[in-house]
Amino acid sequence: MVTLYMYDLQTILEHFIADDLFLSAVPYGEGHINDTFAANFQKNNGDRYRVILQRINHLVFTDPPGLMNNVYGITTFLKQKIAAAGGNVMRETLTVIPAKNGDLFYIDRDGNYWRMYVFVEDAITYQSCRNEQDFYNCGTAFGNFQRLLSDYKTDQLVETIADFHNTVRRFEALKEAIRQDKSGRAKNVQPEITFALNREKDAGAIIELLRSGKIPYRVTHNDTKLNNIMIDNQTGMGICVIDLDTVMPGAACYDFGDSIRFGASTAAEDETDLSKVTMSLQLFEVFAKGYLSVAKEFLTPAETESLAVGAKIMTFECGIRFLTDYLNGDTYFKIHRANQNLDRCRTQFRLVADMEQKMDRMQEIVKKYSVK
Ligand code: ADP
Ligand code: GN1
Ligand code: MG
Repeated sequence: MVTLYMYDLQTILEHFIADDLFLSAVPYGEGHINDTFAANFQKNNGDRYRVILQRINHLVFTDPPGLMNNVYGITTFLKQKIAAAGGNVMRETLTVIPAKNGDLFYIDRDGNYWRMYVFVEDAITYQSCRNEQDFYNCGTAFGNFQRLLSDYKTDQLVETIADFHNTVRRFEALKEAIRQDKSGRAKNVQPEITFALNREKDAGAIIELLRSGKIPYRVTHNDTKLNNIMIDNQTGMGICVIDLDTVMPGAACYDFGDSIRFGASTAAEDETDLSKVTMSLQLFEVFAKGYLSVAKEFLTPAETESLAVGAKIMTFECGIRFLTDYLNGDTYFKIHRANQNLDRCRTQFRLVADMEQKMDRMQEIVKKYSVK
């Protein structure tokens, strides 16, 4: 029996794959939310293959069946479009492997929800930009993802996390965490709290554009960090957008902004040496060029204008979320060492301050690449 993280993985895997020989399973990837494993199997003819097995974090995603319906609906829709364009339906989007009983998930005896995906081979996810061309290719891939889903009916999607990018709500949650100070940590983070409180008025910037109808709701990914896109080993293309748990109606700039937040930073999300943390205008330009090469065809002028501000707001929101979690005692994001959420918050706030200095230039770059 293979027990990892206290899970009886072999038994869980048998609920998805019963005919092939199970060889091994190892923890995989660097996500902050789900538990991901790569499992190896051997067919009767000796061929070996891998699958992705994931425990859906049901404290974060409280409706796993609804979430899996979203994922199945989106990937089925994408496969039709990929096939029509002559693409490879098994590599250019995720493929859900249902449980033997036909369900899209399996619930173990402890109430954990498990799902399985075909392993996208010959491709890899990166934690930081390997080169500029990769980042450009990520831009085109995320632009294309929005384009392909632009006629997906939003009423088919459940909201997997309510108010996910409602930065005003995120700000309220931070204020509540400061008030409660559950872990007695507020005294350690007065500069960070002040940084956030000084920017309260920024929190509504994007949500108000959506609410007033100045920019439209689109189907967006909402978690477009670099390690949520598989880069093809041969071509360097962003071959497959993964981590579809947060696909919901949102603003186009959420996806643009979150990519910049993570991928245009010159340091890791949890870097402790803040002197290393800047938002590279060079990387910003590379991504904007890639994203807009596809997205300029469908974005409205107001959406285009929101992209640079969106990058700042997404970064601010993420910093607020890390700070809130630190104050609440690290209950949401996985941490691997003490103070990791605080370090993550600090990098995000450093990036926000840097973007404030560079905002005019960011706007100019967006303008340059949005000319049709
Ligand atoms: P989380 O929500 O925790 O971030 P992800 O769905 O992003 O989980 O998966 C974590 C990591 O596992 C990804 O960054 C990627 O490296 C890897 N991964 C996920 N799905 C696949 C897949 N179908 N094929 C290959 N690798 C995958
Ligand atoms: C989480 O699941 P993962 O690691 O791709 C989080 C994002 C944050 C990100 C910060 C469902 O993303 O919203 O931006 O961490 N996902 C969820 O790195 O909360
Ligand atoms: Mg992920």
